[in-house]
Amino acid sequence: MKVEDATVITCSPGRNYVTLQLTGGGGTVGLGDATLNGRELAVVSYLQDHVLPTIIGRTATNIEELWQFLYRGSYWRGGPVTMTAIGAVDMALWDLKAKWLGVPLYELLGGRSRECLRAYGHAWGRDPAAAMQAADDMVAAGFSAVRVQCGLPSLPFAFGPAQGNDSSLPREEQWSTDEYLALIPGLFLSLRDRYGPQVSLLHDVHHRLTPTEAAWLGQRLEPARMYWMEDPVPAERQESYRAIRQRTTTPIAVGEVLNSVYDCQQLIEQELIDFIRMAPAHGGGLTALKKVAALAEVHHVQLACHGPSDLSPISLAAAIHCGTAVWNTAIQEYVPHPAESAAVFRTSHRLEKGYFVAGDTPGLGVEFNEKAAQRYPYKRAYLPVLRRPDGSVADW
Ligand code: EZ4
Ligand code: CO
Repeated sequence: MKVEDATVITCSPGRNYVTLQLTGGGGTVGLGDATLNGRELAVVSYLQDHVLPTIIGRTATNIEELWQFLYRGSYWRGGPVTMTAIGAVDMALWDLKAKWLGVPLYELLGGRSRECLRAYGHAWGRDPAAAMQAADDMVAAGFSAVRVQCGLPSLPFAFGPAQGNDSSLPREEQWSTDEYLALIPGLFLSLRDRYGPQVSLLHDVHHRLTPTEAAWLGQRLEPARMYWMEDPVPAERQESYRAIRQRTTTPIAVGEVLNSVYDCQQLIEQELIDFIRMAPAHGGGLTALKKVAALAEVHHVQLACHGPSDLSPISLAAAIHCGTAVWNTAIQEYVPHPAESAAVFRTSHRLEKGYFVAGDTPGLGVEFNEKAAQRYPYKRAYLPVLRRPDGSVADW
């Protein structure tokens, strides 16, 4: 089966998504998610101008060969734009091949390691009382694992949902490490008291601390027995994780901004983290993620793919198939997609009592409605930018 046609569609059903459609012989269509939040059109151009002309006519079922052709053949390697483009092609090739063979994608990834994949939901509140109420709601909805984020006394929307939709330029937010560190340990000790051992508690620090601050926080969170503390510091300098690691037993999750096995090699090989969070799209696809997971398995690191609503339902389906097959998968992040996106992406996986069940339809089990997508044109949008009290830029 050859790749006969390839198209990239941008749409914004509640938020921007970039979708790659690869058509193989016989008219079978494979889908890939090429969404890179805030830099969408760079990936569109990378695909349309540079990648797609080179794959038309090639054998679609030789996925590894095509991956190496795109990765090594470009000479310039790595980084989010390149790897998201390769990730989208790779995802679409796996979808296409599984549809061609008539099997759900997890069958090609080794078959089932588990019946279903544990999910964690998000809870957010302007203050600790509201955050606890939001966490209660997720537990009542059946989740056994919840990520809890909270506003700060003078910054009630810290970590919160977008305020208004006009982000045609980056919105600027304020940050206070002092208020944050004063509030978070108490919130999680209260949550642990409230739930006992039944609920796994997660928290995303979102790259906002120094290694010393992160070690301090990790120590104070130990009595709450966290499931993980995510992205405590930026990961460009991975050696810094050793300072956190050596001073706290709070588990650490990193990886949503990493794009290749080399990006996470030190973190995994030196056992500086407990969970690797690369997403199939941003990590160069399932071909690459399988290799990351294999390296991680040797080092007691578990896979827990990034699953925000700024990746499309195609990415979520890919993560669910991957997590169903890959043994050392721990959990899958779940954030509902905007209501409008249901008309564009029809999925076959299900969320049942806090667990994902992979669809049994061939491939990823997602149908993309191009006509519906046209009703939601792309709109330029950005992630926020964060500033410290003195006005200098911080990591958002
Ligand atoms: O900030 O997906 O764990 N989830 C996150 C996300 C990321 C966004 C970036 O586009 O940290 O909310
Ligand atoms: Co995160």
